[in-house]
Amino acid sequence: MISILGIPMDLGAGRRGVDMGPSAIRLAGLEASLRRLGYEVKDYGNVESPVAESLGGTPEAEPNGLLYADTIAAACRAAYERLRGLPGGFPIVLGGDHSVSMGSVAGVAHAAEGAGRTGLLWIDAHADLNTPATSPSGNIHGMPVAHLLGEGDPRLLGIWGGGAVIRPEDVVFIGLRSVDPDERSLIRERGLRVYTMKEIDRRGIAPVAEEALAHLAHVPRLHVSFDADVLDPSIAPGVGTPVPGGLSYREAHLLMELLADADVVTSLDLVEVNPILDVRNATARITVEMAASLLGKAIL
Ligand code: B3U
Ligand code: MN
Ligand code: MN
Repeated sequence: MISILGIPMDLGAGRRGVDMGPSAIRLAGLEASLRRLGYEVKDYGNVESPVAESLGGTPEAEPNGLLYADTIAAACRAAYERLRGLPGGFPIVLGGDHSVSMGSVAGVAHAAEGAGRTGLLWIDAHADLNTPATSPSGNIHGMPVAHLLGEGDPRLLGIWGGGAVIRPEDVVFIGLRSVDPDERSLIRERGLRVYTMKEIDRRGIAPVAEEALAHLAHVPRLHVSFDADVLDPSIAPGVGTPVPGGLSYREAHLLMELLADADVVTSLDLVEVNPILDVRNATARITVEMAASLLGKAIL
């Protein structure tokens, strides 16, 4: 059984529009394509997430540099609780900006606590490892991984009751090509495993995927957080923060197929799809294809 939950939030991003991501991904045929693969699917709709206009428009940054922290924490908390309450199966969370993954990763990890630790595969152009102290923008979508590791603002850590959700040795990043200096320091200090685009270009996506899976082989469960901006903007223009030099169509599909072959993934986020910047919903459609490749069986 696959469970779908949307978090239509764009307050964590610098540009408006990813709040429409859940609709765009649904309209691109997510449920139908999963049913074609033979799954039962239940769509739980969206958790409530206020629009910026209802909060009085563009806010001044708080003294600590965070934008919309209370509202984002509340929406993530709602998602966290919904995910903890699911009857099992494979959850797919639709964003929304990447701050929603604080709710999704914590929710699936705590729902399955009895089944052992949940690892995290962060597939993204960015590391999302800023804290309020290091963020160049104040945008919380650049901070979810730092918080999941237990560092940052108490209100955001409060989504799951504080502390770390994920251990540093249980995280792998794939596709990075835009990393801030302080994020680099955190990667070094915490010894995080990162596969940049440079490494993918040099070695190829298959060896990188295999090594990433080997690095995570000790965890019984694995959450994949897929930020659409990992894809090259030529195939996925509908993202808030396009960065040139991303995964090609074939690399991205092969990565998903290798994850499917390994049969270790237990939950998925599809985030940062921005329909306003998209062309005929191409970016939403490609994220649906990613989910189908991740959950499908090899054709031969
Ligand atoms: N690292 C920058 C930019 C950024 C992070 N995630 C996205 N953009 N999508 C920041 O603002 O933290
Ligand atoms: Mn991201
Ligand atoms: Mn990104």
